[in-house]
Amino acid sequence: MKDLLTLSADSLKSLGILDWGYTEESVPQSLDRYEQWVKEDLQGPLGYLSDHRKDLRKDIKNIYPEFQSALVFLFSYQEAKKWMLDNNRNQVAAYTLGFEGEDYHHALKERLNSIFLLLKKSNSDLKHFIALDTQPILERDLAFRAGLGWFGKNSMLINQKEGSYFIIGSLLLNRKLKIENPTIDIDHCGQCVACVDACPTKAIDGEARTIIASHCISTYTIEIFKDAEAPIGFDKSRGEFFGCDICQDVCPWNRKPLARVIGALKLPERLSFLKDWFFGLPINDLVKIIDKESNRGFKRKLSGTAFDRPGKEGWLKNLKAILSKSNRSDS
Ligand code: B12
Ligand code: SF4
Ligand code: SF4
Repeated sequence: MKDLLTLSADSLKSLGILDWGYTEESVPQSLDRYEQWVKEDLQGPLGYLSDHRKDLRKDIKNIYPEFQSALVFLFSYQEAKKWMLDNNRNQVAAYTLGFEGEDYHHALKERLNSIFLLLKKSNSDLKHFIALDTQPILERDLAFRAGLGWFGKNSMLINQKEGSYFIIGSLLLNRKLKIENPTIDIDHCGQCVACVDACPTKAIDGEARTIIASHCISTYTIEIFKDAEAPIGFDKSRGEFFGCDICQDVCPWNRKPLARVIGALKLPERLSFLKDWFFGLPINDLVKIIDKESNRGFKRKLSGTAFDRPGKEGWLKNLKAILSKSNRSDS
């Protein structure tokens, strides 16, 4: 990784950054593909992708009118992923535990703010706006425009050196910086279709490089908060009950980057129960523990982590789907 103006590559690495990029383009290059996707209703239950916020994605200036440039960062969760694969712990997606168990929306906002304050030291009229998942911005496209990777057939933004186990976080800025515009990376999937073949619920449209959201295990386990039928093929998964990394785990571009890291799962004492809950207990026992909690108590216990999103009802739906999957494979 290169230095970023006055910030050394080593100081960026210490913030968990794998790479960074720069762009002055506020308009996504793949807008037509997004609009077609919504037209075909492929967002399924994810209403926030098709409602009044849809048109805001046409230009970042709709969200941040002062936009002049963006610094885009790739924040690693490779260590947690390596540990999970080495120990065959695939029940939860690796990003959930990759930031010491903390919800990345909080953890990475702090890191982005600290980078901004360092940049501001030599540019006192610099202002910023953070783009981190929740804004109506096509963030993979932003990272693509910043030269950080290409869209894989699994729709992930893949970086040639670092693979795809990272979260994209950006500083939108009110000034241009003295940084060269990037070289765009078009495609390195070639003839490979490993992700398309491995997806148990057939959610991937490899041609269009997108997914059918209603088929995806990630949608079912993270975004649906009430009792609901699991997508067809859920019983062929590895037992994922919160998020899903299958289409990344089979991607050849993730092999080398993972081989370089030492797998570690770092959780503070306060959250060490997560490891016992997810990887230590039979599902029946976990259902009993969650069932005993009140809605509010359950939310409180998981607050500050990625896991409080679907709430108690959503979690019970996930675990019951796993139980019925196991019953099916036993019979
Ligand atoms: C909605 C959403 C989801 C939904 C829908 C996923 C989806 N593929 O859209 C669900 C809940 C399923 C989901 C799951 C996951 N998500 Co999500 N999600 C988002 C969110 C909030 C919006 C995505 C969006 O706008 N989708 C719209 C559709 C149309 O986009 P798309 O499928 O990528 O389609 C594009 C490609 O087809 C592209 N394209 C295809 N070919 C070509 C060719 C060229 C030349 C070009 C330019 C473009 C192009 O054009 C389309 C439009 O951009 C973003 C954050 C954000 N604000 O952007 C995170 C985000 C995409 N998710 C992220 C992550 C980590 C995940 C999971 C890995 C989590 C998990 N382990 O469970 C999975 C991965 C599933 C998958 N294979 O996509 C990361 C991805 C990081 C990366 N390396 O790409 C993001 C960027 C969050 C972040 N800030 O880091 N997610
Ligand atoms: S996250 Fe899982 S279910 Fe969703 S597209 Fe990838 S492999 Fe398929
Ligand atoms: S598994 Fe193969 S086709 Fe899928 S994203 Fe990776 S390289 Fe591309």
